[in-house]
Amino acid sequence: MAEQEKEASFPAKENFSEWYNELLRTAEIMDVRYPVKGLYVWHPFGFSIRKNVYAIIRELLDKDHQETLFPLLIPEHEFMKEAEHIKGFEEEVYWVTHGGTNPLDVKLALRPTSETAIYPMYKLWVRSHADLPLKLYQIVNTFRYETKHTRPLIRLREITSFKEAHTVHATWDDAAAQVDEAIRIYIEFYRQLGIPVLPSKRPDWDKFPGADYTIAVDALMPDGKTLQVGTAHHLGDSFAKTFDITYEDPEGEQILAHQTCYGISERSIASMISIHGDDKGLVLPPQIAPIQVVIIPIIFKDGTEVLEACENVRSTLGSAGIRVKIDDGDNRPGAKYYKWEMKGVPIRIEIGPRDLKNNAAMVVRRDTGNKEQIPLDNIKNEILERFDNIHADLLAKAEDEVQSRIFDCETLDEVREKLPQGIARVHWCGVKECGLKLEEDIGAGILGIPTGQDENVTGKCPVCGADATTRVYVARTY
Ligand code: 5CA
Ligand code: ZN
Repeated sequence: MAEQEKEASFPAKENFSEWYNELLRTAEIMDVRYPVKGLYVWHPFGFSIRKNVYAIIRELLDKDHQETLFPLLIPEHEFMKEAEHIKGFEEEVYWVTHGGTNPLDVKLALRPTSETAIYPMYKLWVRSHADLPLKLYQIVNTFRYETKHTRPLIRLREITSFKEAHTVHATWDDAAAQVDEAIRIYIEFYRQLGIPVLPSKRPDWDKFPGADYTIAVDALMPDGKTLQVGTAHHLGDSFAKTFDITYEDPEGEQILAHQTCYGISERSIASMISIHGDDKGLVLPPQIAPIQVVIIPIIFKDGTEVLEACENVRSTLGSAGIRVKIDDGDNRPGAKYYKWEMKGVPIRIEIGPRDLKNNAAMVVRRDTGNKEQIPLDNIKNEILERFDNIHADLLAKAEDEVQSRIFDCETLDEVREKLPQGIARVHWCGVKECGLKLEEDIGAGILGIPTGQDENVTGKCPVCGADATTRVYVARTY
């Protein structure tokens, strides 16, 4: 009965904000009751989703990066070295000022990001051209005193899952190639989460403080707003100048290094659960799901045979490395279906006396609800095949959704009309004032210039009427 009441009160995904908050609670991802604003607690179930998501980014980076770990605290004199960087972050930094009751000689910043922690060490580590490229990353918590509305997984004051990579290169071009490579890695990471992302070059007024330029990837959320889910920054040689990072070239000359950094956060998880989820709760790609298959015994009188068959299937799937569980609790099957659907378990297997007579089981896909009777003899292969299909179908569905929600617009009125549904693509003359005016007039943001867009853009800037040099994505953003 209690289960039924919950079922009735779970909000439809149409009411996205309410749905999102309720999903985090009911599916046991985050607990938002921690008594500090912008800080939230991972439930163990949510944490194992996080573990699986971060295993993917680790695997992608470990191919040619090394993982490292730097301190959380950054001394004020290092933090204050890079002028642009300080300007960008000074309103967002938490400071540690005391050790017990004693004021500290040197104030310590809680890292909002780790350039100023890492680069003083890079100065010591980078000696010769043979040390380059240097590519390190860490996955840590960072702190930002965000003043916009905080939201679990989306806008945090403690980002608990900040993956930041920091690379050093001999030349500006090498660093530019690394930025492109970082974006390729992010696109692949999100592909594995079943999420299409839109890469674009941010306008200058929106680049990372201290960077030459920034390329970001955005995901389209169900409410039509976009979420920036990753960024890669070309830092040029400005941090190298500030932190004196030089290398000796083959001719024995000291040369300034060039750098990049790129980061993602648990926004990756926010976008994944938001884009795939439905009115019944979580929908997870099999690679991410903490439980990939749940087996529900359907028992009438004597359940011995059914339970034995369930155990056989569990053992067959388990030894193939599948994360599988039998729910043989006392609840009625319907309540069990509800519970595991809410948790996004990709496949449910029902086994009852009638299935056993056919030496088969009922296999149900979480994403489509599709039910099929499958011979027990071939159950492992059938399940593994479905895992691939589920991932491919989730990605294809999300891709269709994005494509159907990008609108080419010629006038500001058209942009205004389309924005509630998604993303507008409009011409732009490239002049900052026009960009800012466009943002102000329509009350939305320019994401940036789509990367890899065709060279020969023809059209008029909708603000000033001049010939456009580029197109930009415009969207309501988180
Ligand atoms: N040092 C660079 C690259 S590691 C950096 O800090 N870039 S950033 O500021 O753009 O952050 C990287 C990514 O973290 C962003 O693209 C965004 O996806 C995510 N992020 C930024 N602020 C928050 C926040 N307050 N809560 C959750 N995620 C955030
Ligand atoms: Zn213009």
